[in-house]
Amino acid sequence: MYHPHDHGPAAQLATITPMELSLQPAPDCHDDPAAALALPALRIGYEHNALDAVFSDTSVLAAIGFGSNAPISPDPRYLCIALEPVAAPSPLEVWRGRGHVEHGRDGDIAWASDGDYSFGSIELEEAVHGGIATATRHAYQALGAWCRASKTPHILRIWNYLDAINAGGGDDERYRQFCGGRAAAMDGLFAAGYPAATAIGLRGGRGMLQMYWLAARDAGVAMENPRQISAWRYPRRYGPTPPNFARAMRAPTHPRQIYISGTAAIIGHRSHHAGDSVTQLDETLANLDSLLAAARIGVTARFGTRSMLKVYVRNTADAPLLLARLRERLGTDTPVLLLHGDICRAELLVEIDGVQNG
Ligand code: 3EB
Repeated sequence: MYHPHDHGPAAQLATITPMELSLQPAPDCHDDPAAALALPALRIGYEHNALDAVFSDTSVLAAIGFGSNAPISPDPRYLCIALEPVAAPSPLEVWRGRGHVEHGRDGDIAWASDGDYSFGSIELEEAVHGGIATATRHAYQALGAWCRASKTPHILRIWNYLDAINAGGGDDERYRQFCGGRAAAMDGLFAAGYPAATAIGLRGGRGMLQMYWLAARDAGVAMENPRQISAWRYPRRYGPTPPNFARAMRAPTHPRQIYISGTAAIIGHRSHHAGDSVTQLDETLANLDSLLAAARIGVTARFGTRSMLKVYVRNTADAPLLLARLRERLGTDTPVLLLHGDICRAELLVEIDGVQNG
């Protein structure tokens, strides 16, 4: 997490005034000198506030709305993902940093940054870019150029949303084409490890590729799941180009913050429990347990009030049972947003991603 070549201790300390030093929470840094150099955790959560009120806070990096009842705004800090929430009204997902946020647009990319973190987003009309593979390649090339010019060059987390993700047979399946386009543009971009990611299918046939990402000044640590083969090692049967993502990313923060990739009922590389959404949910929770155990997060520290989850549900009819089962398993503390979306393998009915704090 600490990179002496990028950010030497002298450079770090020079920017900290004596007054700021006196504000450092001493107990946090006492045993861990690296903690003093770490980023503060991004404050990320669901909120039922109006967009204007959210953006009146100058530390807000991003507000993400979901579905057709979400607000509309040209603000580069705002993005509406075309996934319908299972229950209305849908909250906004809001990201707050520490510093004053600047924002703008560069070509296809909308961005906001406080110097520690950046929110970036891109929305492309596939038809304009010659289809899903080439649109994806274009988006990741733009992301690469943005990274190389950014003071926050380390991508921690990417969310990808594309239309009709399971349409097309065999290697023509649109998700496989997306994976090809993504890999084609990744040249050197993630040499230090893939970011955590989600790839989910939109409904409605608008032919839009929607992506947003979280980037940081410092690199995180990519994590894999002992219960699952790394996605980039999936065998050929899942497509000519394996998906390029890590199972999770530990952010370069103090306190600890972990961005969890889309997780489904996959053990090894195989999907399990085809046709049974609740058992798939249980298997997904077993995968999340295994991931967090590997990150040495004790059972009682997992999720809780300060973390957050998104649950993508293929069939809305399954949503009440899935939510009931989730509450049974995790309790009622953890904020959860259920969204109606398609998972990248046709047999998978539910997928979960989220953020673990602490
Ligand atoms: C899986 O484990 C389920 O292609 O970026 C999850 C998270 C999945 C990210 C991606 C795909 C992606 O393979 C699918």
